[in-house]
Amino acid sequence: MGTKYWQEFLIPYHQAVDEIVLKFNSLKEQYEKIGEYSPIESVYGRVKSVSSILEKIHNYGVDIESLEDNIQDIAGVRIMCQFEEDIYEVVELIKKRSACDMEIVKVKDYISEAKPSGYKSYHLIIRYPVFSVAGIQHLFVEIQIRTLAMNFWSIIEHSLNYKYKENIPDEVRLRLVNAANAVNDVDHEMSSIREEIQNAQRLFGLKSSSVTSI
Ligand code: 0O2
Repeated sequence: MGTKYWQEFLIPYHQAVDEIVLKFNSLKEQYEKIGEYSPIESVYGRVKSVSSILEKIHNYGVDIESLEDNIQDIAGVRIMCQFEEDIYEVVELIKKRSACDMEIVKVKDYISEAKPSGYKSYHLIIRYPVFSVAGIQHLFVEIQIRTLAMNFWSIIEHSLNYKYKENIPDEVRLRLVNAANAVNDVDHEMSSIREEIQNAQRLFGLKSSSVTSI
């Protein structure tokens, strides 16, 4: 399977990621326009690289014919929130559209129970309809929802895993668990003054919109 095969195979996945990122960014903008606090802080999307797909096929012994069903994170969207409570608001937003364009097929809640590494995030696998020149396809997309603090930890830990190929030295692993606990504390402290921060941000939003409208 050459480059052309993979480029064509991934076209609908790119479309799905672009559309979903746009949809969540539109929601964020709507909150801003009506002067409401947005539970969505920022949204990113990516399509898995061909080398990562091949690595997963190899590691999981996936049959290439059933690739679309068995690797469910080829398309990935990450939603960042300011507060842990916002994560559940975003989940509710997705649940509301489950019968429409984001059918939830799997939930992995690593917020209420973190992974042994310390990893925290809320994962949803959805089925998303993509209308392309080839017709309609329902693709799996992984949506990861986490706070900014959880994301900070996760990015650093991911890069270390990449460096050590999953064999992170015990000392470093322990420090990472400590850091994950500290991140947890930060999130909880921030949650305790959530209302205060949100009010300040609303005022700040009003101020900046009056400046930009001059
Ligand atoms: P990448 O490079 O982000 O795409 P599976 O998806 O089947 O391999 P599993 O455990 O069933 O694995 O799925 P899970 O737990 O939902 O993990 C999927 C993704 O969550 C991972 O994708 C990571 O992005 C993230 N993740 C899970 N555990 C950790 C962790 O301990 N640390 C960090 N930093 N991220 C994690 P990939 O394909 O591994 O990587």
